[in-house]
Amino acid sequence: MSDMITLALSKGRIFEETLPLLAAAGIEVLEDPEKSRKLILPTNRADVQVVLVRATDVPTYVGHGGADLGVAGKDVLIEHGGEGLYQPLDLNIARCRMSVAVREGFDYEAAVRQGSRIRVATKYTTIARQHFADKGVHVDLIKLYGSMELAPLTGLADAIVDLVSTGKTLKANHLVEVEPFMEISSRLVVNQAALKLKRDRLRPLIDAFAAAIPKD
Ligand code: PRT
Ligand code: MG
Repeated sequence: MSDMITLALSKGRIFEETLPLLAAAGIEVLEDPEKSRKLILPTNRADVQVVLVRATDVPTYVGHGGADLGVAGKDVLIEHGGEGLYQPLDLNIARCRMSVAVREGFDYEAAVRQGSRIRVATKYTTIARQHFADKGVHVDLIKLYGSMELAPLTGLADAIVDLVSTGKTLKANHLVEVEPFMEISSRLVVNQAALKLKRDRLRPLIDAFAAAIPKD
């Protein structure tokens, strides 16, 4: 195993909201991912680098040792399963909620009450399946990889399960949030073998992150 500590992050909100935590650990990323095409970003510490991967690939990179640690949403971690990952900290960043939403005018409560089979489109099939199983509601899940908002508008589905933060995306597409059911934030994930082999350098980093977690 190399002497380098590699941190996997996704571009956008996770990168932006992890920067203050890195700063608290004395780490400064030396390039802006929005301006550079590089996928490996150096830091002010010669033994620490950041790799940019898709948000859904962070657990895979860390689980297989392509990175020593990373930051991933609870949604992504549940869908991935979390094998090989030590999850020491809820970082309380990139917060949002998982919700059921329907087309304006669709009576979700009535559909649930009547026990009709509801067609639900989502990228989050594991989370959605569990949610409706807990409610005892029969659903037909339709797996999508994006633009979930379109599904109820085109008649592909009655409902969607998606992340909501401001609610603007739903509103712009004439959808209504009918059932928020899971609070989501991002967690620090660490490769279990790396934690043993690089413990003396990873532990201070984890401790600095812990001390800098934003409060509500
Ligand atoms: O966008 P891309 O396809 O590249 O990847 P990604 O969507 O997996 O990454 P990214 O950076 O968008 O999300 C990374 C993580 O941020 C997710 O795994 C969540 O844990 C967290 N997060 C926090 C969010 C949101 N807030 C969020 N609002 N992830 C996605 N959204 C999307 C949501 O899916 C919907 O399309 O934003 C839209 C809703 O936002 P509002 O503000 O209009 O309600
Ligand atoms: Mg996104």
